[in-house]
Amino acid sequence: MPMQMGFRWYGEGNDNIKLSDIKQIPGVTSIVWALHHKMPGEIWEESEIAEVQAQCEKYGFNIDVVESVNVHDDIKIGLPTRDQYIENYKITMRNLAKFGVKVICYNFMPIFDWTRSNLFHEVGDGSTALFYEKGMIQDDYNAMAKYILDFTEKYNMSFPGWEPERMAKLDELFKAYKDVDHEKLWANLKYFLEALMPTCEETGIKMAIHMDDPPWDIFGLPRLLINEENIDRFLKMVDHPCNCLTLCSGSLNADPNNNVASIVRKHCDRIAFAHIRNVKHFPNGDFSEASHRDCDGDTGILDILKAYHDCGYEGYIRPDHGRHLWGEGPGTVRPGYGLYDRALGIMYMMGVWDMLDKLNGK
Ligand code: CS2
Ligand code: MN
Repeated sequence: MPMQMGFRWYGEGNDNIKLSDIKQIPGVTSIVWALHHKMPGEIWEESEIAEVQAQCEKYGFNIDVVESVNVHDDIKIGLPTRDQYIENYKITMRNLAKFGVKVICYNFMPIFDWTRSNLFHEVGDGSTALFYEKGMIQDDYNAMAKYILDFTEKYNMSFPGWEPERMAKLDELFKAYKDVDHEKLWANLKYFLEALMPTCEETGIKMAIHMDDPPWDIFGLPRLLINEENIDRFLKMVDHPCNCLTLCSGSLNADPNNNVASIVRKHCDRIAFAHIRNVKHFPNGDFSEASHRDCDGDTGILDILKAYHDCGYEGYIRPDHGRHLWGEGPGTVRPGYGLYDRALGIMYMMGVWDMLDKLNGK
């Protein structure tokens, strides 16, 4: 079996991209999806899952990969209420398994999901991309959150992990995380995963943690999935075949010291989901997202794809954030999730993969 190509889709009425558009991208077999109206900790009902499955099935897509079932803050903080949220998570897993879901992507970042200072930065060829200006993401978390939330409000969309209900209580959230240092967060992650492993065995679902983006602490909040050493620790901490990675090349490579290809070679059997994204570094620590073509960024896309191929990777893979092209801009596109550049990324990846197959006599 070859690797399985997916495309992230935000759902009917929540994404300008149509399943019929995705159908025309060669090679896509999986829709990477989620119930985006759900708050972290809420149970995903069978009827809601069935609806998405029916929509995707119509175009011949499977719904094997969910990105993400978000983890409630109480679990990350380690509050006594976490047990109830873990029970809810298990029920969601069982409901998902009934519809064939095989992989759950999630993250364990305190408070914020991916963080950027500019959502539409000029790349120089007329396209725009997500941009991280180091100096802008330092002390003032309210200013950063305001930039994102003003955008989502203006264009009437919400970003996963940036739920306005949670963001409205930012100061309170920061207070709640006050005593959560790196070691406490590791312990809370272990508790969560140990509780879920029996449900993974029962349902066959793999839990695939996404890398932290960017891979360093921000605003004094600890981040764990940031480099090879911590990935080693994570996999050993709960040494179970269902405790897996969503290895996001762009998230990790925002730190130029990370060598994603070598992590692929080391842990291929524990990677359930591969995100391929290219990043361009600037000497002052800023970074911009780039096209998937190897030479447009510094991530080493060819080395990474070769590593997956050499390992005989059979898991799921998807293009990650793309640039905004050909008229895509604020209001018409979800930042990072336009149609065109991700489709180009897929063709690039498929081209490399097919050639590697051919060279290897497959
Ligand atoms: C992002 C994240 O890199 C990515 O794929 O767009 O938002 C990602 O979906 C979450 O961190 C996973 O939980
Ligand atoms: Mn990713």
